[in-house]
Amino acid sequence: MNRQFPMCTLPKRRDFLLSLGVTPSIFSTAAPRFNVLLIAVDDLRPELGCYGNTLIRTPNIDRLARRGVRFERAYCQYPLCNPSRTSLLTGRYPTTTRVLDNIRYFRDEFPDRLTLPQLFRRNGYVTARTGKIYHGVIDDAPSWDEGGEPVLRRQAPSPEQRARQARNSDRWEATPGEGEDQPDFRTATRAIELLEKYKDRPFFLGVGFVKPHSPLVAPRKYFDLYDPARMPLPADFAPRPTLPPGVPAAALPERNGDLFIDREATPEAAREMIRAYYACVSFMDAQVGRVLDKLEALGLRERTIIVLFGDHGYHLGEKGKWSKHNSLYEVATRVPLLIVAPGTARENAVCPRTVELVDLYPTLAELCGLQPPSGLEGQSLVPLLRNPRSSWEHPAYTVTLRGKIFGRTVRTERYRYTEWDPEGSQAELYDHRDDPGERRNLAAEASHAAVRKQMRALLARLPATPPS
Ligand SMILES: [Ca+2]
Repeated sequence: MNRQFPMCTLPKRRDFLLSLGVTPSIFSTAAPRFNVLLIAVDDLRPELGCYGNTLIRTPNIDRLARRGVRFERAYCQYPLCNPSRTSLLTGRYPTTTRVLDNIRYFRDEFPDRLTLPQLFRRNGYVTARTGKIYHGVIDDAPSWDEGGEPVLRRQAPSPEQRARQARNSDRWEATPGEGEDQPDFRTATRAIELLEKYKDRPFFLGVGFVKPHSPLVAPRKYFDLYDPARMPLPADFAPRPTLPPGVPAAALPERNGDLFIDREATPEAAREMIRAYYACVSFMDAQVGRVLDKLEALGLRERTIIVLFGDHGYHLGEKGKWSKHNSLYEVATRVPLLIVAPGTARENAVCPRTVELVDLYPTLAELCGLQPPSGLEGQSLVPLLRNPRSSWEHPAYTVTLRGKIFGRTVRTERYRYTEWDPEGSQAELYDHRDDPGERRNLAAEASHAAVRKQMRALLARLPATPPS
């Protein structure tokens, strides 16, 4: 007598399991159990061979790009490590996570958030981390079977600590040898060990490299790839942060973070610094290569989804600014994003649509047949992996908070529109068809009033409220 077990209990059981982030296998699709290798790179803007830079040497990331889809217009949601990574790993915009600095831990306010690696962990994957996936002292033990550490006590640095950090950050250094003692080399070595250890299980492995974050330290052999005299300076290079005419003052902080802090950048010093950034990118690329070689040697290539991303963009002298803090310009918000997804049958493809790092959570869940939790704010990129030119209605959003100044920007394939106050009286509008360097603000031009109105309406759709 089966009547005691009516079929309607199955959906209830399914809903209960889904509420826990568990995808019951009886209801899941027949998707194969792909592994996930998530490679995070700190402060990497798309300064890579596969993104058209003919000077930089990044052979390993370039070969990864040839295997999948390269996103030409991918954007972070906040130009700073912790807010950007928290957004990606929880699948929500920074104004929803309420993490808008490098101090706050998302579980302080939302203790039950199901993170991206945690979703995989709950569904039978082993999850492991090496290097920087969350930010600094903020790790998230519930996300990881291995590598997760309790969150340490966090507090803002004292003025003395801040000065010491700035001195250590604002420099470059060429070191002897292969860099075996440097964090990224050790991170790759650990990733190789973890691949060996978990090669027979479905795994989600996060590998986080910290170069090219400052200080720009890398082995000498990578500096030797570049002649400092040949390093390109941007067209709007200036010794100090310099507002273009007709731009709201809020758009550019007067003070740099990370590099050229409270000092002028001469063209010679700027070229040396850009060379050091390139050297760090090439060093990091070599470590990516070691991990990819191991993955292939273990025969995991066809069973592993690989994502590589930069956590935000970076100014290398554009508008006289260095690093990323509080900038909503293209160079601070645009990131490299590569996705290699076996089974989507796309190789060496370029996607021109505007996509966001917050999209990665639903994307990886769908690729692996896992039911994501409710409340995610990104869009699955799977349609674009199948057809990189398919239609796509979603623009990209980035926000930044500096004191009481809350800036928001929206990017479509052609335009960027930014507001620095709720009324929109301090605004920027750039037409990337004619002005990829964002040097001519069209927000006040009568000829662009209709475009501005459309972009303003898009900005209003950002699912978030300004922080209180
Ligand atoms: Ca970063």
